[in-house]
Order: sequence, then C-alpha cells, then structure tokens
Amino acid sequence: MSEQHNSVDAIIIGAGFSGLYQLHTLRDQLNLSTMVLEAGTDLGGTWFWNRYPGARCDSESYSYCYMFSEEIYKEWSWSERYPGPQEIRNYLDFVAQKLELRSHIKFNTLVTSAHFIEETNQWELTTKNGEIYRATYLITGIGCISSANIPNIPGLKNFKGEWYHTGNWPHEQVSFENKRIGQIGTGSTGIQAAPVIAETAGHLHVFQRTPNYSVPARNAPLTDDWKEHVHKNFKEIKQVVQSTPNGFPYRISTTKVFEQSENERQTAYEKAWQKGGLQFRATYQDITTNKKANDTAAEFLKNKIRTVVRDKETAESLATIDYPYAGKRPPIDTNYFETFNKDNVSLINLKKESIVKITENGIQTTERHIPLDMIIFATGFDAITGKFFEMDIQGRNGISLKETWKEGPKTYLGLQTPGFPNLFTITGPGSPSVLCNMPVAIEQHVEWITHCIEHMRNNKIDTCEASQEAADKWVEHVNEAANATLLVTVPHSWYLGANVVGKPRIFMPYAGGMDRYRALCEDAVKNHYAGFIMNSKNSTNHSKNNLTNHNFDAAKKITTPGI
Ligand code: NA7
Repeated sequence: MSEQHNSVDAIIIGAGFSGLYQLHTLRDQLNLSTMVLEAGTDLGGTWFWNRYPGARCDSESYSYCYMFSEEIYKEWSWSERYPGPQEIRNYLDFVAQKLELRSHIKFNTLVTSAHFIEETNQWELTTKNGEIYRATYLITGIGCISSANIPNIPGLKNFKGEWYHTGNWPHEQVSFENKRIGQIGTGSTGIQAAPVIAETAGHLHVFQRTPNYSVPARNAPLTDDWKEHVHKNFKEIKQVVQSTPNGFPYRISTTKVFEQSENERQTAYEKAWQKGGLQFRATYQDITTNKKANDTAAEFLKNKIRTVVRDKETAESLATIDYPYAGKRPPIDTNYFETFNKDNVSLINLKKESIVKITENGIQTTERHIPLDMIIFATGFDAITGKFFEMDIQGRNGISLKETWKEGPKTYLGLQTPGFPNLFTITGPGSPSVLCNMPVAIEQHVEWITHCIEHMRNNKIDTCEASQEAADKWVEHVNEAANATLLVTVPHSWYLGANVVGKPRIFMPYAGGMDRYRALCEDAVKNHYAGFIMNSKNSTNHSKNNLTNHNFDAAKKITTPGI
C-alpha cells in the first residue's frame, strides 16, 4: 500500500458522455470531491478515438445528447441529422464549459489498475504515469466499444505500408490520394468508411467476411425550422426517448408484419427506406422477434442491394446474407452500395477466397496477391468487457474482475458486480447499453448511481455491492431476454463476444428494453435497494431477500425488445 496518494470521494474513469454527467451530479448535487481520469488528451470518449473517414453517429442528433437540462438542450443546435465526431466533441466541450467541468478532469491519464483496499473501504488506482489515487466510490465511464480488435493475421509486422485501426484513427489527416487501399471489415464502421475512402483512393479493395444489411442514413443539414421545432418540443422528445424500448425518439409500430398484405408491406418498407435511418426496423412490431416476419424486411433490403449494384457477381456477394436483418447491429450508410459501382472499388468476398497472410506489400489470399499501400482495419472492438480487462481491477480478497467474469460478465443490472464494493459501471454488461440510444442509457445510469451514493451517505452506509444471488438471477434474465429476440441467432455477433478469439460466447447487453430495464432499476430502489448489500461499520442491510422475483417474471414476456 502506498503512502503517496491523492484521496477524493469519487473517481470516474473516462471523459465521454458518462464521465462528464457523473462528474456534474456527484460534484454539484452531492458536493463530493470528484475527479475524472481520462487516457485521451481531451474530452469525447468514444468520439475522441473514432475519427475515421465517414465516422458519424447513427442516432439522430436531436436525441444524441443530454436531456437532464432543458437549458443546455436549448442552448445547443446541431447542424446535421446525424452528428460527426468533431461536432460531438464540440458539444461535449460546450457542456463542459457551461458546467465548468474541465478543472476536475485529468487528461493523458491512463488507469492501469484499481484495487479495493478492505481496511479503508477505498479503491486505490494507479496510472501509467505512476500516480496513485484513492477514492471511496469508483465509477467507470469507459464506453462499450472502445477496445480495438485487431485480428491476428500473420505477417502484419512485415507490412511496409501504412496501417490503421478505425477506432484508433490518427489525429492528423490521412491521405488516400492515389493509394491502393485494403479495408478489412464491413460492419457499421466499414460501411461508413468505404464511400469516403473511395472518393480519393487509387483503388479500394473491400475485404468482406460477412455481408451486411444497410439502410440509407439520409443525412442532411438541419433547417432552422427543425432546430426551433426540437427546442420547442424538448419535453415531449425527452418523454419519448425515456419511454421507448431503445431510447430512440420514435415509436415502434404496433402492427405485425402479417397483419398487412404484401402490397401494404412493400409500401411501408419503401416509405421507411426513403425516410432512412435506424427506424427502418421499427416499421413493424415483430421484425426483431419473428424470423418469418423478419424475412420480409430482409428480402426487401437484399432486393435494394441487387437494384443498386450493377455488377451481378458483386451484388450477389453483397446480398447473400444468411442471418436476420438487425440480428447484428444494423448499419446505416451514405452511398455504401453505390460505391461498388465505381471503377476504383472492388469487393473481395472472403467466403470465396480467404486471407492467408499480410505480406510486405499487400494481402495474400488463397487465390491471389493484392498489392496495397495501406491497410485499414475496420474490424470492430473487443466490445463491452474489453476495456475493463485492459485494467487490473481487483475487488475483495484480491479477486480480479477478469477472473470473476471469465465465463462471461456477471453483474446485477449491469451496475455492480458481487465482490467489487462501491464499483459502479455506467452502461456495464447486463444493462441495455449498446442496444439503446447511448446518452439515454447513460443518463439513467448516472442518475441511479447518484441516488444510490446519496442514499449511502444519508444512511451512513460504507459499501454497496451486488449480492451473488441477485447477479445470478440477473444473468439468467439477461439470457432469457436475449433468447426472446433474433439477436442470439447470429453466431458471429459482437453482442455475443463472437468476434474476439477466446472470448466466452455470452450475450452481454440486456435486450429486454430500456423502458422495462428502467422500471426494474426503480423497483430495486423502492424495495430498499433489493439485491444490493449495503454495509456500514455498525450493521449490514442485506437486501437480497427483497429481490422482486415477480418483476423478473413479468419481464420475461418480452414482445418488443430494446434493439
Ligand atoms: P463490427 O460491427 O464488429 O464489424 C467488424 C467487421 O470486421 C465485420 O465485418 C467483421 O466480419 C470484420 N472482421 C473482423 N475480423 C475479421 C477478420 N479477421 N477478417 C475479415 N474480417 C474481419 O465493428 P464496427 O466497428 O463496424 O462497428 C462496431 C459498432 O460501432 C457498431 O455496431 C455500432 O454500434 C458502432 P464478421 O462480421 O465478424 O464476419
């Protein structure tokens, strides 16, 4: 144990949407000494690192922001339907200035370990710079898709050209001008990046392992009328995002696919296609739960690909998709399929030829050598748990989080893990997180954590941690919720950890819907923090017996999952 340390009430790791709001509530509402430790050199979290060409949020800007303050909401105007990374960073900077947050954030500070000290009920953190901090409460705001996944393809170290992962994109301008570029990956990121890279590349080779559905984003500048409209309707917008299963500002249709005729369906899909965006999946109530219903949407989207892409073989490679629409995170795009009509773009179908190795000057497949000046890995993330495991987190008795989660993350409500007292995980595994519009999920967690800490302080409670029983039941319920959807039918999804070699195949986010989840969190509080063990030096309030099983049972009837 070190003698040289800075001690505060609360430390938050990460200066993105989560960290900034949590700093505000703990410092300004509870008057706690609070600091944020951030690895990057500025604000932004996910959006500090994701600066790849074409990067853009797929939530609409008027809903991708804080709603805890009407004043802040109305003082900011977004310029486009979907915000890009720079505009999101500008927005977070505006909020940080408004709330005077920057003085409590330490940038360029990578936390390498966090150990719970039993004697003092404190967390001791060490950083890469060798500093040591202690805090009573440790809150992670480290994001869900921030640990880059670079596949272990033989030969990368021999490659003499440039290479980048989209999630760690350089801050300096990267030129594609006249270069031969290989892009590996066709998830949301690859689908956004390819059209922009193709604008200037000499030749772009897109290496596709699994084809993807995509709906046009139809991004556009926002009119003054629209800006005024959203400001005027703040209360209604907030009410909608806080009551929908996925935190988005639109309602999912209550009509089921086969309640309409084929003609009506085509008209409905076409209308949704023209409107663009993620709400395509809300066209019918049962698209995400009923395979036959889903097939109708899938077929519509595959036909769109065949109509857009002129080369028949390329179109078939792009449209031969063997899993349900929205079974993986559904991308939205700007001219992705149109890009394959350009002379300087080729699709490499890795179902027909696979990558053997990276050479000094290109990629060798089973069929040919493709000479390249640059390789771009749009290969996604070790999502949800990856960032936790980059730190050495140890709870009671020196047990590591990595060990505790070795068969998959085990949390209660995604907020706490048994054996890790006073560690709160914003949008942690087992919460709706990536299945929800992120700022909505973040605000709910930050507010819940703030009330919990307030309750602890008012009642002289030293530690709060999830009970094992509650975590076991919650993990069971997270699985039930996922099993009620088509999400579990896609074997290569990062929701299941399937994109990372050696990662356990467990469905990590909660698919029961943000609205249902919010009610369960509130219910735990009403039942004296049921499922959480509250300890003070004098007594233990072991709330596990109050677990509200009836609510878990009701939650099993999942008809409209939060995806
Ligand atoms: P994703 O959605 O995980 O996509 C990664 C892509 O990279 C996907 O097409 C993968 O194919 C492909 N990939 C991964 N490893 C390889 C190897 N070894 N060879 C070939 N292709 C590979 O990540 P994104 O960054 O696009 O999106 C992440 C989230 O960010 C997104 O869902 C939004 O929420 C925002 P696969 O499908 O695994 O066959």
